[in-house]
Amino acid sequence: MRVQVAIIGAGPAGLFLAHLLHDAGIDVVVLEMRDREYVEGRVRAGVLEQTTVELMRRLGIGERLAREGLVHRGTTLCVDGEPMHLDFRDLTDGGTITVYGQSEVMKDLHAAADRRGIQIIYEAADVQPSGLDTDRPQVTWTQAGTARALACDFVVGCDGFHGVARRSIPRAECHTFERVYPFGWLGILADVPPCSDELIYANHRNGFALASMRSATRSRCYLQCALEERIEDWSDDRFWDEFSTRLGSTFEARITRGASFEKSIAPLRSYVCETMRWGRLFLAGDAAHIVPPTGAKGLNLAVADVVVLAAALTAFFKEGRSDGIDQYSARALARVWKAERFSWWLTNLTHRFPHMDDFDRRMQQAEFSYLRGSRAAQVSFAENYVGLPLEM
Ligand code: RFL
Ligand code: PHB
Repeated sequence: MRVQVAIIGAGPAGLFLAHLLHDAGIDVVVLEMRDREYVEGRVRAGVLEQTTVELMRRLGIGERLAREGLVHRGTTLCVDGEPMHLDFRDLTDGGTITVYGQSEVMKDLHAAADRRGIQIIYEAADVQPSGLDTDRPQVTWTQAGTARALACDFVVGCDGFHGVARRSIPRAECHTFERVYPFGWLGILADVPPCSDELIYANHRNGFALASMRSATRSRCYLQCALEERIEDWSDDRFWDEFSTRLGSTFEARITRGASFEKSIAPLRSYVCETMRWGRLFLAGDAAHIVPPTGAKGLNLAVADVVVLAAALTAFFKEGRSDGIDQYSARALARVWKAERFSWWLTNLTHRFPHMDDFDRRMQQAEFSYLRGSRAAQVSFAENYVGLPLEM
């Protein structure tokens, strides 16, 4: 079997890239280790930047998003129970974000892949790229015990943080940067109406809390928790009690409690792999970088990567130009670092760190006070939150 581009991983990065390349007349195969149900069901991101929404529309897969996505024109930061509203439309040039679950994005991408005949091979075990420093790379895997191989021109690693692609780059060829945060997020999904029609990010003495949603009848709520915390110790009652405390008196009475049907703890990390290209291998999305979820940037960053990469690969195959693929890593990383900065900054601003001293706390308070009083600070927050332009 031979193909122009072999994509490892059928998450958002892999499937958006597959659609972009397929649209440009480039043949692709996507290799995914999990089954389709698992990939579509994974509960993760909820906030789409305008560029992600526009890309879905441009690819002809934005119909349900246009119908069901919740357009938000602002957000609230709540510090020790004191709310501060930020109006994105006023602070940026009409910017908004759209709340639409990653699992819905995945269902739309998969359904459109079926309609368009984009080949996705699920349950591909032991996926291994090779020959990446030659012009004849290949990917091997096993399918139900049978060894398979795919020859290609390029391999793209869209296989997430724990994937195999990044590990194929020799150690000496990449420089990695990492920050692991000393806490996690305990998240629940419950079929109760959200307590506000926009997201609320709260910094409270007990730690961070986030009130998000998936629809007018489904809430997605998070609490900062210690990494050693066990899910079994968090009954729904305990969760809602703590959530109410952290959001404070303005929102407490508006919280509808209900049984959760999903509960999990996610660690928080910042990570960047410099380079995002080695020979005939490109990395995109979480395979190359991780942000803490505080800024809601991970999925959007994966989309931004593949937009740049698809244009570069299209120029290569259709016009014989290699400047785009040569510049891909530098161009993608320029944006990645800005999203890393914003996500790190917002995490530092909104969380209680275990060893914070009085000075650290005063710095948080001064930062909030500055944000409250300065339109320039609010504009900076808003332009980063709604998403920086693709090329900045
Ligand atoms: P994914 O989604 O991890 O997909 C990688 C795919 O590759 C497959 N795979 C392999 N396949 C073949 N062979 C191998 N050896 C393989 N190894 C892995 C995996 O099965 C999987 O299908 O990476 P991708 O595509 O780069 O997408 C990244 C996003 O999923 C991620 O950044 C976001 O979910 C992050 N994130 C958020 N991003 C946002 O933009 N907005 C948000 O509001 C937001 N909230 C969140 C988040 C992530 C969270 N968690 C759980 C980490 C909230 C949370 C709690
Ligand atoms: C979510 O709805 O899952 C969500 C929203 C905003 C974030 C992170 C996660 O910053």
